[in-house]
Amino acid sequence: MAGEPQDDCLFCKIVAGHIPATVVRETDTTVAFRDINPQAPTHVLVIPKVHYRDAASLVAAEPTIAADILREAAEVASDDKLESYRVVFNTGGGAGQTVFHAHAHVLGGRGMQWPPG
Ligand code: DGP
Repeated sequence: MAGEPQDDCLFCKIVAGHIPATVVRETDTTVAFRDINPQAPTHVLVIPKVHYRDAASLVAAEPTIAADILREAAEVASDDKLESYRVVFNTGGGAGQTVFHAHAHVLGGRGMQWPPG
């Protein structure tokens, strides 16, 4: 059920501490940890502790937690002293989503191009 931990979800396992991750921030509702395959000097994932398959599902059901994610993304950028950074929610396989537990990518520490690929 949406919102409940999923046995087959990688990020639910990270939330539960069953898979290790380099956690940089944690709140009552969110966890932020370094991406295993970083695409920039700072590449942190901010996730809700509750399980929703993507950002759209999360914001529909739990808008305050979606706001928590944006706040934590800004805190990650502040912690890493980033003047510029990008926050990305890949939503759906065609957009590059591979892990179906809502998450924000916080990317920074290098120049970036627009539009993204
Ligand atoms: P996306 O493609 O938007 O679904 O992003 C999923 C990200 O998750 C991707 O950048 C790689 C990262 N990732 C996958 N498995 C692990 C893991 O076991 N640990 C960590 N820290 N990151 C992971």
